[in-house]
Amino acid sequence: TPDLGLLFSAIATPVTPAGELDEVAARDLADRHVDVGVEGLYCGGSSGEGLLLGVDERQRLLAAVAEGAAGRIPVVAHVGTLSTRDSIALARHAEDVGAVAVSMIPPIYYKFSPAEVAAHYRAVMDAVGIPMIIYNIPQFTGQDLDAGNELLADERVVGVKYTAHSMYQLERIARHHPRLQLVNGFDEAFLPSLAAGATGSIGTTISMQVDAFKAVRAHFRAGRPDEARRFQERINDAIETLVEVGVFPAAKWVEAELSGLPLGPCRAPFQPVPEEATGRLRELVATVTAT
Ligand code: NAY
Repeated sequence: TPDLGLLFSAIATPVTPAGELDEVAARDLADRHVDVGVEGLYCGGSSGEGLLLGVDERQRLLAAVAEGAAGRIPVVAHVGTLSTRDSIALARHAEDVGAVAVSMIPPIYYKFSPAEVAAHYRAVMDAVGIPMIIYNIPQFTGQDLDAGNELLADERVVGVKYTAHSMYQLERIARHHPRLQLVNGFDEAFLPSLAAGATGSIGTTISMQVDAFKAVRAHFRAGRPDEARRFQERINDAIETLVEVGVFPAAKWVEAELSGLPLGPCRAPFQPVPEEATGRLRELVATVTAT
């Protein structure tokens, strides 16, 4: 079972100026994340614009990211789609290129029944030998994962990426499923999620302020909640700006500045960062570089 008590960057997906997947930049970005101290990579999720990519692009992306990580840190592959067939193809490929686990949002759009959603997860788990991390993000999927969900009892499910704000619900999942590893999915809630039972975190902003995340964790574990909160505040000052500008395009812009890599814009319908916002993002780059 992979250790999920780590800081995973939800790595961005680089594209060329013409909008094509840039595998070279993807490999280099993964390599950079290892260098700055990120402890794991989460590929093709929300920040990675996985749902805006085709199946073939997602496979090429994951292969490039895995090559960049080169076995130094674990790679988790997000393989959620709304088609069981496509998710199986992505999951099999993920296993082939060495991902330690797959992760999935539930299938969206058709309002599938709980039985259909469970069958979707089980079909993907049946197809591979690596475990599953359920990705709960009700604000985007319209489906919430409560502690009573039957999938949580499936031993192939090793963790939940919990991108929701109910710390009660997170604590209940931890309480009723002590076997599961819970991974926070809102960077701004890292500290409270640790108190509720999460161990790791997967997020958009981890790679740009990984030392602050490590400080939150270290102070929390050492029983220094006030010190931990100082670092969570620092993280959240950055998040506040990113969210005001539009978190995914803004974070990709900042990441390009920090890495010096050509990441390109987010794919449409996302719009490029507006010119008038770049001054604030430059200040953010200066702040996170200084601390
Ligand atoms: C993913 O799949 O990309 C993630 O794990 C990122 C999770 C992000 N959630 C959302 C809803 O955007 O990192 C967070 C988020 O960007 C951050 O907390 C700021 O709100």
